[in-house]
Amino acid sequence: MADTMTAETTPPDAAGEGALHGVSPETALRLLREMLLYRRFEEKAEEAYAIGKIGGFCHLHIGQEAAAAGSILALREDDYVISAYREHTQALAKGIEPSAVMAELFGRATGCSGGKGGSMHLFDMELRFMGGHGIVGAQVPLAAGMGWKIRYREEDQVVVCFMGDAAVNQGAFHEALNMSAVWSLPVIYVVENNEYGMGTAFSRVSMTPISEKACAYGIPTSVVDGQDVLQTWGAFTELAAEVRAGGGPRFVDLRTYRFKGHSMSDPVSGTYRSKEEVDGKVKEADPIATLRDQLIEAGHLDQAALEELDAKAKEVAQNAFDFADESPLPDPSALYADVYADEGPGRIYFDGRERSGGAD
Ligand SMILES: Cc1ncc(C[n+]2csc(CCOP(=O)(O)OP(=O)(O)O)c2C)c(N)n1
Ligand SMILES: [Mg+2]
Repeated sequence: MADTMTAETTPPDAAGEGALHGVSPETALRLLREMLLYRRFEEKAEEAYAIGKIGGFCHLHIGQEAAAAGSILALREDDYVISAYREHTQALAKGIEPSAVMAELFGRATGCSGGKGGSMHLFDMELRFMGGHGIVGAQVPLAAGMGWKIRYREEDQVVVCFMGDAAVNQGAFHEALNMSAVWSLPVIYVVENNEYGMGTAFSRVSMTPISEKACAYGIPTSVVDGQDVLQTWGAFTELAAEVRAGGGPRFVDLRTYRFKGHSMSDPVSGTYRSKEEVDGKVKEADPIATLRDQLIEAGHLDQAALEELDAKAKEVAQNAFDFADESPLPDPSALYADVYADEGPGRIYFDGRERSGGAD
């Protein structure tokens, strides 16, 4: 993100709050801080992977940070988030400590899943971050189940379920959306539409666009510019309120783009997309640079403040790296723990309630 540190726009002027799409300067600055952290955190993870500190799968979210910040920061703390495998930044947005996320990527005992989940299985029940799922589309029916629990108990939380564009061609997606609509479940289904599933362009695997996928189930759909965090935050603030008020499920076609390869083992561009295409998106649609420019235009940010925020983000990422690097591997005795939820006394439901026992 070399570009982020060099403001190309004119200095603060009288453009005013219009440039912030009605979002308060405090919220906009918070969104900037968050996205800078995500970017610097993942750059550090990329570095750690390159020197062999992280192994296995690792899917970076670089370029898609606004999708995490703009949606999750618009929620209440007790709302639920569930996601696919490209979920590092969503876990950070939900409040998992950067050190616990990095340690999980390193496979260390101090990681948020005890070092046994890794990059694709970040989890924190207390913070209501329900994973981290590696099977494409697997989290979608789980989100419906969580929504059903909320309705059954007459609670008022919202579930946000992220998925990639490839998930909409899975059968589970359609079954879950159908039942969510029938039962009016409080779930916002969000497709992070980055145009590709691994090396396959979405247009090659579907005759209809993402935005039409929920129509058959009568679920209201929003198309949102996922590279503009202020617009994303505004859209999710409204959607969460509608769902919380009993409006039933919502569907979001969140338009975004991944700046890196599908995973750490894939090149940034390749036979499926050109270098020109990627470079163009990085230049035109970097969500951090976009917000930086909006804040500068509205007179709430200058170069010195930006550099200070960025330095802080780098420091947090470095501290997370150091913490992970110094942490122990899980003890072999932990191998059989956490395999089944039903492990006798003390077993708990996903929302933290302790089971009373008996068959249910
Ligand atoms: C059921 C299933 N089929 C295939 C795979 C292999 N696979 C892993 S990621 C992926 C592409 C998913 O793309 P998308 O949903 O668009 O998410 P993105 O990687 O763009 O975030 C595939 C096919 C899988 N994990 N699960
Ligand atoms: Mg995709």
